Amino acid sequence: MWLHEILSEKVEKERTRLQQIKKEYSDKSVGEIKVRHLFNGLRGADLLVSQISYVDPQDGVHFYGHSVEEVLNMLPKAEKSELPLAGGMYYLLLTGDNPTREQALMVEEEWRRRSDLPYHVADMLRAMPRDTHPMTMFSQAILALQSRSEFTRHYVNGLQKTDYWQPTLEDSLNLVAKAPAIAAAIYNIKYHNQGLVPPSQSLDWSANFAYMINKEWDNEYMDLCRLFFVVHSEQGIGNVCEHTAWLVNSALSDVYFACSAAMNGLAGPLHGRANQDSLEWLLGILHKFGDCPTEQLLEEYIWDTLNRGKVIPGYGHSVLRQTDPRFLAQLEFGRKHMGDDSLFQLVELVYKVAPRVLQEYGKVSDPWPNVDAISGAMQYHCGLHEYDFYTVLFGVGRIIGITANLVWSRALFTPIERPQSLTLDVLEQQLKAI
Ligand code: AMX
Repeated sequence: MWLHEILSEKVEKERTRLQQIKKEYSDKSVGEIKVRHLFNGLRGADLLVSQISYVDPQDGVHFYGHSVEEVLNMLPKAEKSELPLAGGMYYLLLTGDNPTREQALMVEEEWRRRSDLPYHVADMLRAMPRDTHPMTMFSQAILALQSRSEFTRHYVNGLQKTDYWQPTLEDSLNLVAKAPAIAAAIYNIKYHNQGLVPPSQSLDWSANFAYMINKEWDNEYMDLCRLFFVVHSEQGIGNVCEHTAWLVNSALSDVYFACSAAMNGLAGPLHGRANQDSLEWLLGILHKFGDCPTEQLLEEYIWDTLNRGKVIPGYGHSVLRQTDPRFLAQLEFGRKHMGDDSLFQLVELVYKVAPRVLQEYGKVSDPWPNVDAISGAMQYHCGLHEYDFYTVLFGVGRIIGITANLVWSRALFTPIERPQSLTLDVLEQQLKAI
């Protein structure tokens, strides 16, 4: 397959580079592990290496050195749209090269021909109780595809370690290709008790999700999908879902096992579920005040939320110390398309007021909005009112970044991850001996 050929050359080059780094620097230190890191969720400790992306505390995520803004500008655009083809993003994440339009379309074509959802997955989703959380359905559906893993099939037949990345790439392409169809199936089954719509053979991957939930007439929503999936695709491998996938895959559990596990981490309120929580919180404000409140009333509401011991969802980040560029990219889209919506106006007002309040509150390391402070409001504006579903959409986008990282993880022979764990007794003994 053509992507295998392009990557083969790069894999050889990067393996040599990695060998060189290991040979020259194996005994050198990078950063330091302090006792605080053991108790702060390893915040600030340099412990993982991704081929693909780095999150700068001030400028946000960079993909092979390109910022979110640069990537949105430089990637080839979907037909009759100013927004990028997700296929171009995948090409960039896998190869490090800025794709031509033809290359982006070739990835889209690969996905299209792999996009069908097997019957057993749809049957399983239909059989699940209606009150099952959509993220549970998503994780289960990915797991149900595991029986088709090319990696596992080849592995049991004696696949060589040098070739592990190749069927991992096959699994990755297959899973990403099916992700919008899985999400659409969950949406249609859970909320609308509807039959499944097979993917269109002419639309791009992002727009196809809109098509499969019967919004084929809605160009604005198709564009929102194109923006949403690309900005949610990748954020370094230290965040909960990507690190989970990385860890699970390090045991040579295939892409399906790894991504299903990743989605369980993404489902948490401190991570991907924050978009659902953020929307609920914003709607609560509109409900209480009947419309967008004054700055003064909003400030009081934010204090009230904090004083009740709750977080302001969509604000704060473990790495970022500035407004998340993924928030800004969506804000720009919102200003163009939904400026007269009171929900969007509230998002803008919260952006004005909350950072000031959180700074005054004192203990928050990052008072600025992250990607989740706005993404739910935009989905809601476009008619997706089922907000417990939003994290599934986050997951669809994130599978792009996760799987690209897993291909490189296998290509560069990432070993099984197994940090040492101490007991408090052993830790105290070691510290006293210093
Ligand atoms: N509102 C209120 N309090 C907050 C807060 C917020 N938005 N963000 C952080 N804090 C609190 C923390 O709960 C913590 O309180 P504690 O000392 O009583 O436990 C204190 O401030 C210090 O935390 P921190 O160093 O600023 O953040 P962190 O690295 O521990 O956590 C995060 C980061 C994102 C979990 C946190 O900012 C948060 O809970 N935000 C709200 C939920 C959210 O938006 N999550 C999505 C993040 C992006 C993503 O993964 N999708």
